[in-house]
Amino acid sequence: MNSDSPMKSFLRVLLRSPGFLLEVLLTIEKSAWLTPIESPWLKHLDKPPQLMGKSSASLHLLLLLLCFVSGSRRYMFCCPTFGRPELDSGCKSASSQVDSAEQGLAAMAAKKVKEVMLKPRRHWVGDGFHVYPVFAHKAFTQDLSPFLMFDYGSPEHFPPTKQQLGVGKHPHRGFETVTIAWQGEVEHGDHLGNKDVIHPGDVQWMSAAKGIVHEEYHSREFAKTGGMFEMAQFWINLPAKHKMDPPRYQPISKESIAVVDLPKGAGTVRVIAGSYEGVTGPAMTFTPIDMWEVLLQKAESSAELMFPEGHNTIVFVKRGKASVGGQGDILNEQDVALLGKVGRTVPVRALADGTELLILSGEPIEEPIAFQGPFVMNTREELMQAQVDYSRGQNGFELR
Ligand SMILES: [Mn+2]
Repeated sequence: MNSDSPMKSFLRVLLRSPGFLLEVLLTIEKSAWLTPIESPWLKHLDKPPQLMGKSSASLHLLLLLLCFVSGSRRYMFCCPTFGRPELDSGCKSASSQVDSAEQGLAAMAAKKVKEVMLKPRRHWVGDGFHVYPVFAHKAFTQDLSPFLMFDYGSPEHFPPTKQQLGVGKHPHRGFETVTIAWQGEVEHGDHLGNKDVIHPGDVQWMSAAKGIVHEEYHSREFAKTGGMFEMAQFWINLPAKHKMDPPRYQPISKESIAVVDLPKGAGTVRVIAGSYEGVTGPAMTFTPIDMWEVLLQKAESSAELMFPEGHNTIVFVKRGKASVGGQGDILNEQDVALLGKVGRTVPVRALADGTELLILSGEPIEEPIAFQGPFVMNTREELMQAQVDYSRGQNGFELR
């Protein structure tokens, strides 16, 4: 929306740094340029400062400017080297002001969209889940870390049936599966005896870690009546040190997920994981992750979402149409934007009423990704070990 030009950014820092301005004014005043005009600014100093020659004043100004432009640390470093202790404290406070102004600017810098991936072709997972593989060719790449895969089952009508639609027993190791149901119901069962139905609005955050053998179906109740079905499943990587942890289930009910208003009545944020404006989501995560559902009420509703520095941020348009990122890339329904790690804010603006976005953002896990079918480890050897363990029913895959 409002990406700052370099000049605007520069002026902003300048205006926020009275110490820097003062130093410039003092130098000009003390230089031979202005003498012998009496100083209105230097009266408070005990010792009358020595006059600077035109050339040393020019050099000082030039250095100040260079230091200022090249970074506040060096500005602080070179400031006192002019041997004028009367300015040292002002100098330090000026530097710290520059620092905080810079941090403020970094916080305001809008992330840019690195790549927009268009709605992919749908495929079936088992006979129950007709999904868009949203991450397409980027799935399981470092570009999306810690997120590995994202299947979105768009709204679809299923007739009543006596069959159990879904995916039968299959293993997982080394990562987490996160399932959200929006319409219809998903039933999970596993070899540890967990059984759970994910109702509309609920989330199931399952850390497979060292091993889960897992079944995923439409719930019996839903199969009986049939109806509209809409869900998503994300695969999220675990860092090496947690890949062989015991499995962990987090059934997260709709009621436990806070819905926060966006400023100016633009819409709402449902905070599943991470935090928005100090409101923390219920999901426990192994690495810092934000998972939010953002609703923009009307076309032209907009918001500035903020994330920690250095995180990979992904914006998926579940419904409607939106402009995303510092350069206002346009995304249609079921397109996804991958934003760079640089910058902290993501401006979003709806281009249709009732635009719904899914936001995934997290600290990248800087480790090799080895994957094969339902296993995600760091090396080929670990994948082979997972195969062996599953086929022998050992080391986390002990079937009852
Ligand atoms: Mn599964």
